Amino acid sequence: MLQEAPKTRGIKLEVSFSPMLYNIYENPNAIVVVIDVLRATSAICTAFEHGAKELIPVATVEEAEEYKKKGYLVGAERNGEIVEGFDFGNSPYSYMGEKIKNNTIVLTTTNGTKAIKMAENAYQVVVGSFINISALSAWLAKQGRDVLFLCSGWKDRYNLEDSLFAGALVDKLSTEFEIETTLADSALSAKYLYQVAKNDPYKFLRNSSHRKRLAKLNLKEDIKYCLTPDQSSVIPVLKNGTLVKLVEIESTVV
Ligand code: 3SL
Repeated sequence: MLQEAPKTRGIKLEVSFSPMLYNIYENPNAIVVVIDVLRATSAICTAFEHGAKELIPVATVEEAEEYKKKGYLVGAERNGEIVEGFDFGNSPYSYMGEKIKNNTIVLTTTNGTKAIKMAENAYQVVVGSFINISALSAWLAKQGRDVLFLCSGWKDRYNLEDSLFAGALVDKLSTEFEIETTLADSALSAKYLYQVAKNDPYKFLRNSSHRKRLAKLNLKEDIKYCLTPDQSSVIPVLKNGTLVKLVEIESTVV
């Protein structure tokens, strides 16, 4: 009698809605997608789209200062504002143009770079935002690996925009590709959230804390930019503590 082929469970999708939950979801086989839609991961994707050579994420302002002393181009943001003495903060519009091209940039932000550092030892760490959503989901679909979406949140608390974007990725991966996926409850709830919001994410987020915080700082254009999908097909990936373009890594693999 023919043996039935074992059923594959496909790739498992999970969401850590806060960095505080990361150790619960940590999975040595999973690719971690770090998400900080407003605005760190959107700014990072923008920098690579505009030709940045590499980006060194650092967790503290003190570390960023050390790089500044050595002559690096350094962005530093705390509570939505540029930290005095640095080249720029976290607006994606600062990560465009000649100064970015072929340059190494150092960045510290309130939550996003902290989350990247936290995931550093994962199987692979990539950076996601609406800016690169289609390229990222297509690449993830090809990997055949579990994916953990790590929301940077706000000072370890849940935030709406990162959860919404995790849901957008779960939705794409579970519907647009010929792959089998298993959605943990966290992934399901992010997907349902996205389904409610997808017609107008900007409006959906109108009462969210960080949208209001950034609007108070006159950063509405940043918010709109960060919610605009597919402005880049670049996927930033962490290699030895530094973010580089994924394509550069893959082309060096023999
Ligand atoms: O928390 C972060 O890392 C930042 O993205 C926050 S802000 O959008 O720059 O205020």
